[in-house]
Amino acid sequence: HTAKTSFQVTGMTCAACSSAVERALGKVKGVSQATVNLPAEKATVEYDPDQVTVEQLFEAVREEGYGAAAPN
Ligand code: 9UX
Repeated sequence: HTAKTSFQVTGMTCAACSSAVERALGKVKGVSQATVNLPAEKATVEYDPDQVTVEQLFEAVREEGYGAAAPN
């Protein structure tokens, strides 16, 4: 099945940053859709929880050079 999660992404300063995060998340196996709202510093991801964990989504963002954390 598909689950949807939203979390905080920090360190983005321009639209190319948010595009890079979207691309990085979209490449993760099990992710079907990833959108990043730059002013809100928020990622929304549709994913298959049998294939990928939220922590792995955070790791993909961090490997791209940005910060990721659960929303406050
Ligand atoms: Mo442009 Mo966003 O170099 O870091 S991609 S500011």
